Amino acid sequence: MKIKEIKVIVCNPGRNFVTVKIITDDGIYGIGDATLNGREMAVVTYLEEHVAPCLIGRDAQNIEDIWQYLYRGVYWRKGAVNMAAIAAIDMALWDIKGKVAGLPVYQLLGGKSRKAVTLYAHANGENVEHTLDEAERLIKEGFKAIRLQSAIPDLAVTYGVLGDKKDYFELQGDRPLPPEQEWSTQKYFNMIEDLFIKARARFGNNVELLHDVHSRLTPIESARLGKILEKYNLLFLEDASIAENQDNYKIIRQHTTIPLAIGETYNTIWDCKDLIQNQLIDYIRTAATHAGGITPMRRIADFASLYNVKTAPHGAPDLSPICFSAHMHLNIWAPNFGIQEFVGFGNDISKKIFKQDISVENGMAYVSEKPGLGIDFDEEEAKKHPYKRSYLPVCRLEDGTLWNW
Ligand code: CS2
Ligand code: MG
Repeated sequence: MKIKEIKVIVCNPGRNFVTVKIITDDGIYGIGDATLNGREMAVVTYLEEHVAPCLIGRDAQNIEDIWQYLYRGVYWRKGAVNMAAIAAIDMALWDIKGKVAGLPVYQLLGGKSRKAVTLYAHANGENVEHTLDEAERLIKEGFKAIRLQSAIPDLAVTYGVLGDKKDYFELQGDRPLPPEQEWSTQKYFNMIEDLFIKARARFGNNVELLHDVHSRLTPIESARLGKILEKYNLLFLEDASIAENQDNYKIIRQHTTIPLAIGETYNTIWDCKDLIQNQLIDYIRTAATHAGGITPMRRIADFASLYNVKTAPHGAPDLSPICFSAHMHLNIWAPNFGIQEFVGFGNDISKKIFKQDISVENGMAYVSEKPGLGIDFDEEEAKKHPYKRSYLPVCRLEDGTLWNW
């Protein structure tokens, strides 16, 4: 079964998504997600110019060899652009393998370890009360786990909270250039405990609560935050500090028992090896699209299981529904699966382009039983909504210093 054609399609049903479609000489096709928010066209060029020509004529069944060929074989390893491209090819090949076998991908991984996948939803608010009202709405919808983010009083724009703007395109205006956001650790600390005191008082202890710091704190500040929030029994504290230097987490870990999660920007197992091996984290949040596909995600899950680390894949709106489908197969299989981030399946245009087959009931997602990934992509519909340049925001401290976003 030879690879006959590889298409790379960028569409924008409210956000940019890069989709790869691999077509074999048997007429079977598979799809994968290569979206790299704010740098989409770099991945498109990489795929079209450098990846696709090398794969035409290769046997589509040899997923592992093709993965190694694109990773080991090119000399230039790792990197966000490279790994997003490899990821999309890998997902598309798993999709094809499932279709050939007549089985959903999770069956090829080893079958189900659970009946459904627990999701966490986002409650974002303009202030503490607004965030809690949002959380209440989600709890009423049946969600068992909620991530709480509140705008910080006296800061222009806070991570995860868009203010009166409906999306990042509106935030960017006509320029489009990266919008700027502001950060003050002091003002954040003045607000954050209140959010969790009030959340526990209002919702009790039967709902799981989570929080994303978006790498805004230094390790010792994260340790202080962990100590403050420990008593509110969070499922995890996400991206407290950056861990390019994985030793940063030793500092946090030696001060607090709050469960720690990280990994949404990681491209390979090497980015989290020390964190996992030294048991400095509790949840690894790599995404299939940014960590090279299903093949390495399976390896990361197995490696993490040796050290009591659970998986909690990234599920932001800038990963396409194809990535979410790939995660569903990994999540239903992985014995050490923890929780899946969930922000819905996009707007109506997105749902017309990406034909998802996952049902969500009471905060749990049920995997597709269709052969392959169980998601389809409507190329014609996608073409009606072309790429629009867009950037993620950048963050500055109040004195203008560039900070982590
Ligand atoms: C966030 C993301 O979902 C999350 O946990 O950190 O929304 C993140 O900001 C975006 O995916 C960045 O591309
Ligand atoms: Mg995050």
